[in-house]
Amino acid sequence: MIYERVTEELKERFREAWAVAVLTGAGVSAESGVPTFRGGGGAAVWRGMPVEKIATPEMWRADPVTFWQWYAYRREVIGRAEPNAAHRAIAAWERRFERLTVITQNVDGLHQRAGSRNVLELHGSLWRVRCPQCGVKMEDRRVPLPEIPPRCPSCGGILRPDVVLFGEAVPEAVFSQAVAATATCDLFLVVGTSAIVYPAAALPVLAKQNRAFVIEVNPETTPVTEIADVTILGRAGEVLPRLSPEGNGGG
Ligand code: BJW
Ligand code: ZN
Repeated sequence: MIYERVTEELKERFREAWAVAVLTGAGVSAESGVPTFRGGGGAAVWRGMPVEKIATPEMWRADPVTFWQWYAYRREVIGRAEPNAAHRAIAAWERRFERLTVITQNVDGLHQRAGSRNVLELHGSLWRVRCPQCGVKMEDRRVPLPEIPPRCPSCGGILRPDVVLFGEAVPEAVFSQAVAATATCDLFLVVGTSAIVYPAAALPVLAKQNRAFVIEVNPETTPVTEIADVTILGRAGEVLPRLSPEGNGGG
């Protein structure tokens, strides 16, 4: 069912839930000024290349300069961004429910900055790098980067962001925790994702199969709309605070 607003019935569902999982995508950070990958009818294109071409290990190997220019640009945008009302509402829910798991496809760290502690980063973090040559992995918050591509302080190899690129596997341990949280929740929210990138896109279906009530929040319909119990058409920063009175923003 498609709703244009948060109804009393939905607030009631929310009040009665005890184990909640929230799957988020780029749309949850859109109101923080972070561009989405797709959405708005358009495909993600940067310098004429779709994201499916840039965010690949092949691109990192073949053209690390272009690859890192894209990541350097994103680190600048995301480095300036602040968590928004949607991130804050989700963080406040941790105090409300027996169990709350945030399963995010985002690499921006904004859920954690809003105060969420139980966050599963399916696609890694923009603020970690690793060196495929010697295996070193470290936090790296430098903006701007001192050199492009950035090099490993231990061996001089070309670093890569510790994110999951196309064709790479989502880390097994993180994904199995996401599957467990999804299969055992009674309320599953899908917020701000086009829900076309696998394996994340399989989680709403799994939630439904395990009888969770599935609520989608997105200004546009997605493949999840077909299986969701309710799709609320709207922006995350406006809709999420309305689901629960204490979630900042009220009413
Ligand atoms: C708002 C809003 C507001 C706007 N409020 N909402 C099965 C079928 C078909 C294909 C595959 C399949 N299995 C695997 C594949 C291939 C591929 C894939 O899924 N491709 C699809 C494009 C079809 N998947 C993979 O390659 C994955 N790996 C894999 O499967 O490995 C298999 C393997 C196993 C064992 C060994 C080896 C391999 C990995 C996928 C990794 C995705 N990586 C990226 C980049 C991460 C790093 C980075 O950020 O740089 O992740 S791609 C990009 O897409 C990023 C995102 O996390 C991801 C999802 O995008 P998201 O979050 O949904 O954003 P958008 O932009 O698409 O949507 C935004 C939404 O917000 C829109 O709906 C708007 O309407 C909405 N919105 N304003 C609320 N204010
Ligand atoms: Zn190294």
